[in-house]
Amino acid sequence: EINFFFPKQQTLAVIKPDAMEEHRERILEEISGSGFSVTQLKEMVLSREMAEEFYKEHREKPFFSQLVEFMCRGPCMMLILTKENAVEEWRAMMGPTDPEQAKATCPNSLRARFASDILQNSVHGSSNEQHAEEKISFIFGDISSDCRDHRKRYQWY
Ligand code: RTP
Ligand code: MG
Repeated sequence: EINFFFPKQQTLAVIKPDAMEEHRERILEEISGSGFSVTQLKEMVLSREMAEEFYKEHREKPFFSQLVEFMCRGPCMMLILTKENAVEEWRAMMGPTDPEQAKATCPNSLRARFASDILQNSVHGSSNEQHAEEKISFIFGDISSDCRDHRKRYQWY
């Protein structure tokens, strides 16, 4: 039996435009220091259309247009993180959406340390596995879904 190693879960992480200049290196260090493998990575400026699609779940929210504006104001770093329980672990590392709440409840979280406010909050993470799959193929295309197909076909789970 051939034993290939395939990480058990993937999530999409984004370093948002507000954190790219000052905090990117530190965030990347923390990611690798926490046992995530970065299996894909790219820097890109989202178009307005892409930002709208990326956050389409929030279309009806009062902050939607500000959010879209913010997300395409400069480059983002897009990363696929792989680890067991990656979705939940990355969310835990980020901390709560609002940095004030993050400082109060998870002072070591990335948002507690690097976010400016509830909108410009330094990082994004998929909120569940289905989201992760959807956003990863939206940002990176078919590469990762190909991988998953192979795992299914050969039962490499
Ligand atoms: P994300 O999707 O970026 O990982 O953040 P999240 O799950 O913690 O928060 P979510 O509710 O999904 O909101 C998405 C992003 O919208 C901005 N936001 N602004 N002004 C506001 O009240 C407000 N609320 C949310 C933030 O950039 C948030 O991360
Ligand atoms: Mg969210």
